[in-house]
Amino acid sequence: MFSKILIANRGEIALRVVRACREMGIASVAVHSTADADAMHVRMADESICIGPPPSGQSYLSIPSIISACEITGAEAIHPGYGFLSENANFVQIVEDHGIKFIGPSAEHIRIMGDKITAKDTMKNLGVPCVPGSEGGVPDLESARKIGGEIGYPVIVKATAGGGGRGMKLAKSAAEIDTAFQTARSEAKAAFGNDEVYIEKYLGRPRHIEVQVFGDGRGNAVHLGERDCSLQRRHQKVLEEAPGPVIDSETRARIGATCAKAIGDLGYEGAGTIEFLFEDGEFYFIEMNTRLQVEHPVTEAVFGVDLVAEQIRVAAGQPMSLKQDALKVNGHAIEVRINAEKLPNFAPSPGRITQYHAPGGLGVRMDSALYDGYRIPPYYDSLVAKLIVHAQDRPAALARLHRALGELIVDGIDTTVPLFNALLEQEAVLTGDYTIHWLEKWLAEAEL
Ligand code: MV4
Repeated sequence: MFSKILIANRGEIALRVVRACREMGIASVAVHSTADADAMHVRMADESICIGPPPSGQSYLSIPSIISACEITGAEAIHPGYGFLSENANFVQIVEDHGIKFIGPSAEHIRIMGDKITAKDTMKNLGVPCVPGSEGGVPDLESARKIGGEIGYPVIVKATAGGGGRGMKLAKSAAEIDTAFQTARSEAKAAFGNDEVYIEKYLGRPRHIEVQVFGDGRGNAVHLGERDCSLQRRHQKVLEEAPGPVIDSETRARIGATCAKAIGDLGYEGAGTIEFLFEDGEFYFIEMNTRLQVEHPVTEAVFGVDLVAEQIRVAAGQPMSLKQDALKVNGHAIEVRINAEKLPNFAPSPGRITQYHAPGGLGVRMDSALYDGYRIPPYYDSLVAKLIVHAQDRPAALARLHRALGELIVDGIDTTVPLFNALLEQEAVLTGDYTIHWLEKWLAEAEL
């Protein structure tokens, strides 16, 4: 086992990893920018080291600074958290070239899944159901028109280097394919330096269902069910839950087994998420994320596992402790993302926390790096806390969420908490009857 791990991240996720390290008897090293000298992850880690000025490009994204921090502190492994360098194959290659263990999948697996055409082709060959569409990239306008005609409109043109909602163009009919194809191409070229695009049948009212997988890098893999993350605004998740309100245990076992088999066959190491659109009872693969996700705690709650501890164990070459037969869904968990943002426009709201009180009690988990008097710097993501509730079923989890939100005090800045109080009064949220478009439609009319 490692004796020291460096955490190449900040905020609540850095703290999450510090906590797993502490429980495993592993020393933790926090890295921070000058703007984060007084951050909670720095205070809670065993050691800390400054890696640069406030802009992420010169600190949390600076590969030389992070490798140097590792060498100076003698850390043997790096946990990347999510975001920043977590899905950067080049970074992983450099880390490994320096004899440091990257806690996560191989550079090769990250590279495969980072290119959306290659990811889809790989998954399709592994037996994972995909959205009907072009076979690989679409080279020119003529091919785009031909494919559009074959699969039938509406279609969506996606950039292979995109993902997470970036670089997509909808063509509702044949009249729109030329513009969609050419705009997608030129925008992809400008944004990613790669103009390759592919085409898919556009699904009009899907849910976003993602399957948590975990592999040991030696061909063994398990699944930990699904999360429903359909409540999104501008491709940012707002509320996530496990299990999915519309997924029964038979369906879970079937898609889960398909995903676990694929991940085992790939020889994938560590935590991963296979994203699907789910419509009319069918799953359609869209992308795979090769990192621990923000919303991993809802899976931890219902399966009673520590995904970060498991990541560290397999990275250290130990066998996976997860056994498929022992992994059963227990109850229901919901996470809400509390952002330092001002409603109704979700404008960033950094500043000083004048009063902070975290909710507690049975089935309540607050993952946050906030504290009384903390000044939220303006340079980074606005996520400041995740409130996760766990109860015997979905109605009880919703009641617990309402209760916990009532206990929470975050004064001095604006947060998205009022949004959740309003959502808890919506019939669609209470019944779980929504698609990926419900939240944006509701926000357009809601008075927040
Ligand atoms: C789609 C789609 C409909 N049909 N693909 C957006 C994020 C990226 N991961 C994939 N996305 C979509 N792909 C087909 N063939 C609709 C979306 C989409 C979406 C997906 C998940 C969650 C929220 C979304 C919001 C708008 C569009």
